[in-house]
Amino acid sequence: MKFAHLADTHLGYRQYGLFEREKDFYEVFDKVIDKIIEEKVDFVIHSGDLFETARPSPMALLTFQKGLLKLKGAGIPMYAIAGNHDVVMRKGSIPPHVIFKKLGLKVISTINPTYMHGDIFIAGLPYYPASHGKAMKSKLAELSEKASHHEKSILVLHQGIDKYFPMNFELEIGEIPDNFDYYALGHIHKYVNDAYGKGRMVYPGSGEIWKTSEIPDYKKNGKGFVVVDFDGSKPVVKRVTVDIPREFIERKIEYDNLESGIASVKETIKDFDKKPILRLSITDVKSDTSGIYEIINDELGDLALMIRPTFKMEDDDDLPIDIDTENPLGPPQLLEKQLEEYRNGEATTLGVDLYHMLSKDKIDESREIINQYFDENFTSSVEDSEFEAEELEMDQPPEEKEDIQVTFDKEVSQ
Ligand SMILES: [Mn+2]
Repeated sequence: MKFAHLADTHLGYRQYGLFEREKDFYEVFDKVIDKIIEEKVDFVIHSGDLFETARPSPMALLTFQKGLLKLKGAGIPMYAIAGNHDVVMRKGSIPPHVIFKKLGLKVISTINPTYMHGDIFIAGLPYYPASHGKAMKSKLAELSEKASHHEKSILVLHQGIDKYFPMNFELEIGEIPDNFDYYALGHIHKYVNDAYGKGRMVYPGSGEIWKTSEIPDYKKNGKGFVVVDFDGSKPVVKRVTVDIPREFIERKIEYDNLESGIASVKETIKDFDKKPILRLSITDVKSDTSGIYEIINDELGDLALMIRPTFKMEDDDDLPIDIDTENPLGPPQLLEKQLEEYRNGEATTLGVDLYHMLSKDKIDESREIINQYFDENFTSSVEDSEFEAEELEMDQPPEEKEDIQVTFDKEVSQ
C-alpha cells in the first residue's frame, strides 16, 4: 500500500495582489495531482490549508474539483482535514471541503475523525488553536486508543509542534500519541521528515512559496509532496518535488556598482519562461532612492513580474546612540530609534521603508509593502481570533451527521 501526503496548497492565495501569482498556485497544484497519479498511489492525504480561506473563490474551488476528479478517474481517493486557513469555526460554519463529499472527498472532521482504508486506520482532527489545547489532547487520547486496535495507523493533523516551530505552536512533541506508524502533518510550510512513534512524522511543506521566508527551505528541499510506502515494518518516505512556475531572485547590489549589478540580474533573468519576482537589496545608498527606482524599473521592469527593492543608506550602520545637538539625527534615524521600543526588526524596517517611499510619493509601492507585511505577520492570528470557545465541535452542520456516518460505515466494512 502506497499513499501520497501533501498539505498547505493554499488555493486562491493572490500573493502581492497579483492574479499571476494566484494562477501559479493553481498550476503547481495541477502538476502535483499529475505526479501523484504517475506515482500510482492507493490514496492521498491532504493535511489542511487546502484553500487560502474558508470562502474560496469559484476558481479555487474549480481547480480543486478538477484535481479531485482526475484522482477519482485514476481510482485514487483523497482524505482531508481543514487547516487554520480553510475553516472558520463559528457555530454552524462548515469547511469548503464539505462541498466535495459527493465527489468522493473523505473529510476527516471532529464528528467523523476516523476511516479505514483497507486495513489501514486513518485518524485525524481539523486545526485546533492553542486555546483549545485541552479539548485537542482529549481527542488525541481517544484516537490513540482506537489506533491501538489496528496493525497500521496514520494520524492526520494541522498543527505547529514546538520541536519544529518554536515561535508559535499548539502542541509539544511529547503530547502527541506515540502509537501511530505515520504522522501526516500540515501547517509548517517547510519540509520536515523525522522519526516519531512507530515510524515517521512528516510535514511535506507548502505547495508554492507562500511567504518569502520559505525561500531557503525551497532552495534546499524544493516544493512538493511525499509518497509513503506502507508495506514494510516501517514506513518509507520518498520526497517528490514539483517545479514551481516562477523563480524568486534575491540579490544584494552595492550602490557604487549599481549598473553592473543590474546588468548581472538582467543577464540571469532575460531568458526565463515566466517573469520572476525580484527582491533587490541596494546597499550603501548615497543618493535619493527615487532615481534608483527609475533605473531599476527602466532596466528590469519588463523582465520581472514584480520588483521589490529595499534600500540601506550609506550611514545606516553607525547610528549615534544619543541625540547629539552638534550632529542631529536625520528623520529616518529618529524614526528607527523611536520604533526600536517595539523590539520588532521587521516592523522597524517597514516603518523606515515607508518613510523613504512616502517621502517620494510612492503610494502604490507603500501600499504593497504594507499588504505584504500584513500577509506575512498577521494572517493566521486574524483567523485565530474568529474562534469562539464553545463552537469548536461545529465543523459539520448537524444535518450532515447522518450522511457522514453512512460514508464511515461503508468505509469500515471494506
Ligand atoms: Mn498553511
